[in-house]
Amino acid sequence: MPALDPLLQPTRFEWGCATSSFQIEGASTADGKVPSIWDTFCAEPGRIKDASDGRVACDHYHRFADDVRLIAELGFKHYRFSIAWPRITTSNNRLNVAGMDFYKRLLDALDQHGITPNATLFHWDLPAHLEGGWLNRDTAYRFAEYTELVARHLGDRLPRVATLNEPWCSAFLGHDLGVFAPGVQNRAQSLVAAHHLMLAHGLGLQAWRSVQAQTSLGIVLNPELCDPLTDRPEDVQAARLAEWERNDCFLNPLFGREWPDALLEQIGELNAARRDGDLAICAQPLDFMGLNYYTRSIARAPVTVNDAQRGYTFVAPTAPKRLTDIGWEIYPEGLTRVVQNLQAQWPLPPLWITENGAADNTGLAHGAVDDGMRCDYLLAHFEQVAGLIRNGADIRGYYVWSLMDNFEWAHGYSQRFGIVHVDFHTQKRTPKRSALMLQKLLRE
Ligand code: IFM
Repeated sequence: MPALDPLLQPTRFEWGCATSSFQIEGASTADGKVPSIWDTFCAEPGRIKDASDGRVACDHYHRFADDVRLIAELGFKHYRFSIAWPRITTSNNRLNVAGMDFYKRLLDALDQHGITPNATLFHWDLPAHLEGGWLNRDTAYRFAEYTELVARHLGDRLPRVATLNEPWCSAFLGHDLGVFAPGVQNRAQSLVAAHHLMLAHGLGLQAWRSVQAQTSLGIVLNPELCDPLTDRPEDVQAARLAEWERNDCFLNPLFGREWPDALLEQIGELNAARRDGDLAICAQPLDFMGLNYYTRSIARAPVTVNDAQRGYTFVAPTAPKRLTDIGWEIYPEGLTRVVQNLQAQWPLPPLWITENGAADNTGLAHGAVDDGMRCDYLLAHFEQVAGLIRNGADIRGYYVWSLMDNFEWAHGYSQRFGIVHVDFHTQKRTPKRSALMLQKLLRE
């Protein structure tokens, strides 16, 4: 049986599991919840691989008490979840008391089990009535109002809060590739969305701090490690462009730095959306940064006209590389490389690995799930975290993605990231081998 590196012992290192609201809550119209852009996106034919949606998901809205008990039984003392903006505000952007009460009940349950909450304010479920979504500057101001509302009602119970989860996905998967809500395909507009997201982050931090000065505040990013397919200069340049989009586009504003010229060229005349003074708003002091890591990318010089706009083409990994069931390369050393790359370029605050995990679709057999690939994946990444800390990185915690199988966005329920199996017909939860392994590691 594997053992945890002494540097990762739960007495000195924070261990948690993570989820997000849209992926697990279900109850999509309960108690005054208004539609999010993911509700409307799922309703559009052809958007979700298995034509599913988040209407029921893991029914966590009704089963949260049992789920929290399970988190405790598995030995986690920390839980990362997100608050659904469209659940706690009305279509007039006012407080929806019933929705807010759900999070109060959730926090009560966590408290009863001695589990510390770690909340994210925006994990992609944007209220659908906000016209123009992230392409509209007003949305950043609505986010600040929403943030202030959460701070007023839950702020004294939330020790650590992140504004956004992986804004790259909202901006680029949502507005350039169009595979995520709202499904727009426009390169320049995706950069406008990225800017408004970072503006929202900055305004949100200002709003929260005006109400609650004690909370530790930050953001969760999914920085890229992108290797060129060959050492031809055009492939090397393509890989750099991919990293600028994924990293510099978000990290530069956080530290008051301008975007690389290549991104300014791509936004073109829509650069007018980026107003004087915005950069200073984005660069609010950060108490922490969350990093989500799953894999690396390989890029080559663009091969299609659309790719030429963004400057690169990704090359899908194939055998003999080891892949998870979603087709992502298993590349644990990338975690070390990406953290070191970031450390070399930006003055990072303390770090938490806020997501890491694998799609391993192994099913139930005789009442158990033998997800050996996920176990190996997790152990290999724990080693990298320990190595980073040993070499001086200030990493304070690790959250496995995810507590349970859930709605995996455009993949619907076809990809399972949970350490707990969910039978979506009966909602029965069954801890997989990976969950039992973690339970044992955290108890020793
Ligand atoms: O499920 C997602 C999560 O919502 C954000 N980070 C990546 C996970 C796996 O794709």
